[in-house]
Amino acid sequence: WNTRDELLAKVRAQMHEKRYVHTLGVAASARELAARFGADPEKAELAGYLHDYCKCWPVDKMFEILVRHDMPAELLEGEKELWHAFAGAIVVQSDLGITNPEVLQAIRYHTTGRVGMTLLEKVVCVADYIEPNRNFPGVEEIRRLAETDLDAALILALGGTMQFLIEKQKTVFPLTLLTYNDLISLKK
Ligand code: DGI
Ligand code: FE
Ligand code: FE
Repeated sequence: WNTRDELLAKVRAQMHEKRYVHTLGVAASARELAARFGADPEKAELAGYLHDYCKCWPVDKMFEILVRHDMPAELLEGEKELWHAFAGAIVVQSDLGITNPEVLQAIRYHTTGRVGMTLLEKVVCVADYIEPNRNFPGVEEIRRLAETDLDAALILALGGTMQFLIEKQKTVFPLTLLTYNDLISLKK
């Protein structure tokens, strides 16, 4: 790809329409948050376009990529919902030639976060929750916090996800909890 339109055509081909609309929303929100909080708006927008690149891929295809790249058993044996983030960071590198490590990290950690998240990683993670097409209980409060306090928005978002997982009796991936704890301790 050489232009944004060529890149977006590649992205569009990986997913159904609703996911693509979400993708464009995340890119726009990420750009806006980056400008607000002092991250690089171009990198934020790019990571937004690519963050769910593998989301609609068959799980077998993601699994194979993750195994080939020696991902930890914890990830391979755990929730498949998390695979698209880790596979995505690998695939955009090999298929699209994305090499910027900050952008790749923002894609890799957009679902779980990680301890010591960069500003760009936080921006993409929060944008994923608050993009205009999102509509879940509590989203307005996360949007409101994201006007002024990115960490507070992320704490509420991750806390809500963990609450949701617990209600559904799904496993909480250790990294999700570690990220949450890290953000809470930074607040104190
Ligand atoms: O890909 P999106 O739907 O835009 O959003 P996402 O990448 O943030 O989350 C994808 C899914 O992953 C979402 O349904 C919640 C789930 N998830 C996030 N953290 C965890 C998790 N699922 C499990 N089992 N454990 C987690 O820690
Ligand atoms: Fe995702
Ligand atoms: Fe997403």
